[in-house]
Amino acid sequence: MPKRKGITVSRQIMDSQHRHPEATGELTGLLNDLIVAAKIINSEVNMAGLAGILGQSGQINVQGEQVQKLDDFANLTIKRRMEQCGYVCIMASEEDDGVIPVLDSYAGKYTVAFDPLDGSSNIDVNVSIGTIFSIHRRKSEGTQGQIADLLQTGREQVAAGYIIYGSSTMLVYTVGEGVQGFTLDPSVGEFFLSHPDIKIPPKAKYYSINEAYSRYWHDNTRAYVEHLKDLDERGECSYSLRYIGSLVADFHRNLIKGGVFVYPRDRKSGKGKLRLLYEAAPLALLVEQAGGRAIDDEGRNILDLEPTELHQRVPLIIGSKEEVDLAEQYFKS
Ligand code: AHM
Ligand code: MG
Repeated sequence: MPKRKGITVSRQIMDSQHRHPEATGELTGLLNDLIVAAKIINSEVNMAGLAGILGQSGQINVQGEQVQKLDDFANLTIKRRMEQCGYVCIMASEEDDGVIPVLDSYAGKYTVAFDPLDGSSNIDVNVSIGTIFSIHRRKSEGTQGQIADLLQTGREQVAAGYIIYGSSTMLVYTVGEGVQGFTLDPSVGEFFLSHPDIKIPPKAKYYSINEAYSRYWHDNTRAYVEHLKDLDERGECSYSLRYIGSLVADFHRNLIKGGVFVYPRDRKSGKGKLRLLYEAAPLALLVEQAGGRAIDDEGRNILDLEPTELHQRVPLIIGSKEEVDLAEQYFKS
């Protein structure tokens, strides 16, 4: 008897489509194609540990092919999958300077912005990395999508999520009806529902910030982090520090266990490091759907920020509600 595996991600997406009689199935199709891209990337990420045997990036492998860098591979895989799926009119990737157009004959009604492989400095050392995606409905008429279709607020996203390639591979996404988490069973190549209706603990256990930059911090960041380090009424530390340096991994841990992640602006980086369209906005929608919050370092909700350029950076404070509320007191201008 085969083991009962439960709900697959395609089934879950189809179920949510059925709850909306007006839905045409295009978002379902788009998400399913993205998931195929994620599975292809996952299989390549899993091979990365064999690089020493199969050839390092930039080298020629045993088949006589040039070995691609993993982030380039992930970028190309998503672009190829999306450009002919028929559901997308224009794309943007953290790895490409400009917009990525789609042929007229394939243009659909959605836009996709993505970070193909976030945390790529961790690839060589077997630390979790991830793909982040953000989907909007186009606003323009006609076949070709316009840059304005991509420059919409996070609040206007119709779906957002990430795939984390870690000790197991997970897909976490929202279509605005809560957050669902799926784990890939590699033996059948399917994502199965493992974390239904994820809620972030309202109180954090962890804080995540690159403390090495504390010399560059502005006073509000310093005061906030000092507050987090204060002893509680029992004379004990209230939090532990966790910082992987891979946003998806830091976010995922904080989402499940409770935590706050902070990447502020400082005296070195004008506006922080993280990108509004590919990183901050999709994770902000997820965290809000899970009961948490995301703000910038002036206390503005990330989901309400109007993007003006594709690669716009934004200071980010994201995670459990209590600690983001506290941050708001320190950061609100
Ligand atoms: P990347 O998109 O070039 O991979 O950079 C983004 C990464 C995030 O995953 C992570 O949170 C951050 O950079 C870490 O930056 P830092 O090393 O400055 O702390
Ligand atoms: Mg990134």
